Amino acid sequence: MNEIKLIVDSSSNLNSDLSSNLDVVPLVINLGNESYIDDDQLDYKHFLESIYANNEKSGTACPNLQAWLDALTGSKKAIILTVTSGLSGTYSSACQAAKIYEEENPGSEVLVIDSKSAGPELKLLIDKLLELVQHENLSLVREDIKAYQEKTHLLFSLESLHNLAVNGRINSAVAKIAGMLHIRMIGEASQEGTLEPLDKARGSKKTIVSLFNNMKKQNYAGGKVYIDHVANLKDAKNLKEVILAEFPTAIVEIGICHGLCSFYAEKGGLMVGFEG
Ligand code: X90
Repeated sequence: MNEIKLIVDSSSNLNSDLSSNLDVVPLVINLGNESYIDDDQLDYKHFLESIYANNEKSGTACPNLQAWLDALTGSKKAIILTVTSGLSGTYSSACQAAKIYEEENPGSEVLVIDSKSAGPELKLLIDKLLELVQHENLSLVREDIKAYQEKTHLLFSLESLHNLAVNGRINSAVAKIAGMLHIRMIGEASQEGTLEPLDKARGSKKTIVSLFNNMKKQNYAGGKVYIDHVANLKDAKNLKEVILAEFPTAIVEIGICHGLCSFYAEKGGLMVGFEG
């Protein structure tokens, strides 16, 4: 069991794992008058149907201070990894909570890391953090995870930008692409942790080719890949096949987007975190 507690928010599409001392803190999704907490209890099937059916005002909220403090309770050393500060207040609320926790618990130390990303890139960072905390102190972890972050990337393909646009997470130039039927936008998490469009494609096949080409542009050469999807296992599997055809020894794992990423990546969305 790690002595250092790892805490990540639910934008990571991960589940809490007691044996790794990993805790996932949920964001909240509001659809009309309903609030959905993005944790293990979320009835995902019902939630997805509710997103598709929703015509009312919807939005999301970052974890509150108490949620972080609850996750920190009992730990002497902890690391919190958050969704990009470029699109969410989550990082800032985690920093506030860390400060309060350190003040209330003299001798404790909390490192807060801004992933500048979302979804499966956080899975890569958590894998690396799980390795690093075995034999390093927090200041070394800070340096080493920073170096690893330089190598990891997030690409995605989105069939709709509606929820990103109405919630002000993309600028108006990007939002204009939102109206285009049957066109998928291929984009990346920028250095600043914002959504950067790279390409447009019609249909699955061209989308997958574009994703794979963009992976290679970012130096992908057979490293680890996590593909998270929103009700689109077919394209996730096809992308995996395309990757393995060229890099047969690559580790490529497919997972599903949890609530927060499903809300923003929307039906058909693919998120690809990889080592470049
Ligand atoms: O309410 C909040 O504070 C949460 C806001 C989170 C917004 C970002 C979630 C992104 C989910 C969409 C495609 C990937 C874009 C990533 C760019 C860095 C997935």
